[in-house]
Amino acid sequence: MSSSLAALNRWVDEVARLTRPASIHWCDGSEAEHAMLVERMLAGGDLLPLNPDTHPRCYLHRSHPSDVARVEHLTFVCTREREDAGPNNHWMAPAEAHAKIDGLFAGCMQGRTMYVIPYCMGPIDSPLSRCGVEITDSPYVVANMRIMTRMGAAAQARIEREGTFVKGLHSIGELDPERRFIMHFPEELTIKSYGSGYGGNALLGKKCHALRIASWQARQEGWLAEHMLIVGIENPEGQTHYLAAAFPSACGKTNLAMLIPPEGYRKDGWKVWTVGDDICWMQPGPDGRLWAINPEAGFFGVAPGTSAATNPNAMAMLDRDAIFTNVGLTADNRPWWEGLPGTPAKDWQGRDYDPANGPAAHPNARFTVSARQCPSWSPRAEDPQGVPISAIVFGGRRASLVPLVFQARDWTHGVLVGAAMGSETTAAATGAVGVLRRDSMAMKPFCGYNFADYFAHWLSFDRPGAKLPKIFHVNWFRKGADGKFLWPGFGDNLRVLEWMIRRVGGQAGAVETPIGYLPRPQDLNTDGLDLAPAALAELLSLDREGWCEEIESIGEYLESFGARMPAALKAEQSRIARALAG
Ligand code: GTP
Ligand code: SPV
Ligand code: MN
Repeated sequence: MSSSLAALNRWVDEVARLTRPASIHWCDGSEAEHAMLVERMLAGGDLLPLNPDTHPRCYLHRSHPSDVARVEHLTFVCTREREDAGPNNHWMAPAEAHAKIDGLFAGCMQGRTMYVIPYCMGPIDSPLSRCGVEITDSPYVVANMRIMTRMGAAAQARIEREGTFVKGLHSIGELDPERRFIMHFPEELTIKSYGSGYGGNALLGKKCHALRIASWQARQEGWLAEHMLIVGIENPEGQTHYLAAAFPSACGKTNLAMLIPPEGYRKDGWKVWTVGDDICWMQPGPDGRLWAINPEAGFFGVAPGTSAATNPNAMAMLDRDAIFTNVGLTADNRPWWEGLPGTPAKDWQGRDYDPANGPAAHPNARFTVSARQCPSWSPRAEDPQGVPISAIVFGGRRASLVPLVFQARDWTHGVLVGAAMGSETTAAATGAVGVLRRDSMAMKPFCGYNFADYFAHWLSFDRPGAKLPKIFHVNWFRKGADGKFLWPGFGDNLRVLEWMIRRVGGQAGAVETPIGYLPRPQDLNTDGLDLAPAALAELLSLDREGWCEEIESIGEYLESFGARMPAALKAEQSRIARALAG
């Protein structure tokens, strides 16, 4: 037996002694295993069957009504030094955190099966990929991990070869919000999650491993683990540029990753290729460019708002082999959510639909589906080398002030633009929705260490020989006086991406302003676009007075990190403040 397998066995024994399961099941990822688990979940009520004629092998999961989203206030980064976690994280001393959560784990799997899930984040043969093992008592977690990661025998073989893996321990516990914690020990490559079955809290390969733990490792090893989609844009000449974009939770990554070009673009031969919709791991290659992989194998996407009009690629992959969580149902037992045609019969809690109870689907209802079912899945998506990134895009949900798009002057300015990102909160995390907050690089809930160190790490990529991507900022969510979105969004976002790609090639015009380069209306392709010229002008204008306040508030935000904040970012902020005032 290899020493890593022995270490894995010892840890599994140790967990079993603590949690006292009735049986232990090592997951191999096979079809037979999946069929057995589905039977078990149908029998136990974890899954409900959907209409087999319209949705073969699709199932509905209804969570506990108090367990529908990530819980940022119960999520901790437990480093030896408090400062290493930073003011952007909740912190607890490691010994205290272990004691507290092990107290909850003690005996919690009695009478239940404990599943051991070896998984690989990233293509199984990629040098950029990393492995982990999640132990859980939830078969729903196993079924989701099977779609979202490369789970089973091949991952276990890689772990035996490599020796290191991230240890994740999860139990749904009593599903009591008072007895719920998501704890990370980056120095021990360990995650412990108790009391929630929801995606980001329970599928430990995703946010816990591939962002919080991986961002810590990435800083030490010279790479980046980011909350970004990866998309390939193929122009009529057949050249493909890959873009990575960081938008906060429920702010449009899945939709941009799968966009369908407007009709005129399609006729001209533009194509869009999906590489990833949520997480991006990237590192400098020998050529100085940043090369990126998607560590995931599936999509855990927001259901509400997804429709044939907004995201036809997503609709095309959701009619078979998918898991739906907290959606409503039609009378003929098809999944239903707000934005789809037809009417719901049942809401997400299984009650007869009554608008007085709110929407039929929970606003954070989700689908889980294999990426291979996506019609726009890129032929390069599983390339072990990854894809080279031409542009990095930051963006938030901002009803006012922030223009449709602007380009950062250089890398340092781009890092400030990412650090300064603001966005209105969404239903992806529990708490108030629509509250404007700073969400640096869309990583506020996910960076496993001090943001000041994280920004310094980003700045460090600007070094001799680097061929860094250009950095842009977008806002699809600007609203007009009538409270409606000014920009049509979705497929029309390609018009903005085309401008970016032409900027990268030095072929598109722009006007230089204190906040960066803005396109003029004539710099965007508006052929066939249904938008009043006044609306476009508003989307591309700079509100100097508003930006003076914004840059001051950005300055206060940087100050809040104290002396660890890199001086280069403060200098950049001062430079912009002076330019706006001047
Ligand atoms: P996470 O999975 O939580 O990280 O979210 P995400 O960034 O992948 O968000 P997603 O693409 O699922 O979009 C969330 C919501 O925003 C959905 O209801 C979409 O319909 C809506 N949305 C996405 N793109 C646009 C856009 O360009 N304009 C407008 N108005 N809404 C959009
Ligand atoms: C997000 O909230 O950013 C998600 C969903 O992508 S979860 O994986 O649950 O965090
Ligand atoms: Mn996300």
